[in-house]
Amino acid sequence: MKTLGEFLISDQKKHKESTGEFSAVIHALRLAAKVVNHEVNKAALVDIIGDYGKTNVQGESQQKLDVFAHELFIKALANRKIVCGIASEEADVFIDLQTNEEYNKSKYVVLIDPLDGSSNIDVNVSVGTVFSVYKRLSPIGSPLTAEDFLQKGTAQVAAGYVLYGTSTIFVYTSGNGVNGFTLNPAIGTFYLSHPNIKLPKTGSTYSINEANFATFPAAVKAYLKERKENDEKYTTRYIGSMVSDIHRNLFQGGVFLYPPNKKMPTGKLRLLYECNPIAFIVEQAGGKAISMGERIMEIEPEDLHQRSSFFCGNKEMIEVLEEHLKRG
Ligand code: P6P
Repeated sequence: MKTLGEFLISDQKKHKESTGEFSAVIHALRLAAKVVNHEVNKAALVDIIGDYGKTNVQGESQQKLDVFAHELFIKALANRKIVCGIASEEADVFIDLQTNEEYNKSKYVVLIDPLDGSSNIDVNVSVGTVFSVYKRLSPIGSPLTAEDFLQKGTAQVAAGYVLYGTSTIFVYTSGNGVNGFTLNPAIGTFYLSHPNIKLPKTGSTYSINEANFATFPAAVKAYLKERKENDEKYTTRYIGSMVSDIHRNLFQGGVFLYPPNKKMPTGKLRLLYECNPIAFIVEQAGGKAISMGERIMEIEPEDLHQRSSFFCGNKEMIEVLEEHLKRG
């Protein structure tokens, strides 16, 4: 069974112009994922779970592991000097890593949610890391600008997630399909366990927090009503940790739905480092990913931490929802 490292080498050979920089970005993310995995797995044994006592730019209380993961991914990417900048859910503004002359050669920026679903950490529910990789737009060596990060999802060079669950799996795409690598914790190596992941043709699961039903858009209510009227076929599964819900739906089929509601009038999930990377993965696996009105990866970002409504999963199931959205 191929390791992630061997996979990257063979994948790199397919791109003759490749300089190995992209592989180095994935290597750095892989290293950080292993360390975060170690901490997540022993969190309850050391004083690292629970509240960090601060809030992030979203106004959400930062869990200690959130901050730990954020700092770790920054260190892993900065030390290798292969990424010039990072935008993170845990940081108000983007971080320009070009601290000295020697450094100013890298062309990639990374956008990351270091630990998504972190409110589940204290109750031992799976959490995940979500990341996007882009090429910078500004000249190499110049100071980074907001435009380097505010790129449409269609410009992603790569995207992926790490799920710290019953096993730890690293799933990513660089535009040629989706592959999953499971960590053997005994030797700290990720092995290609899920090659060429494809969504089943259709699904019968929908993942949504229906506590917000009263203020969902009418089209979403109609879509849900139709599912309930066909209860022999459909079931709901909602973990409250997006990476876990997405990962299950990738293999078993289904849709993940986070509509706008009264509390979150523009949706809850962040466009740049949650919706876009997951959308890239889902589309590469043969599915669809939309907001209330358009393909998620076509949305022109305006703010680093902007939120969006988010519906993704089986193409067939999303297209039924799109019909409802068109009717309004
Ligand atoms: P709600 C976790 O906080 C998260 O960002 C996603 O991982 C998850 O799918 C969603 O929010 C859960 O939100 O409003 O249903 O608790």
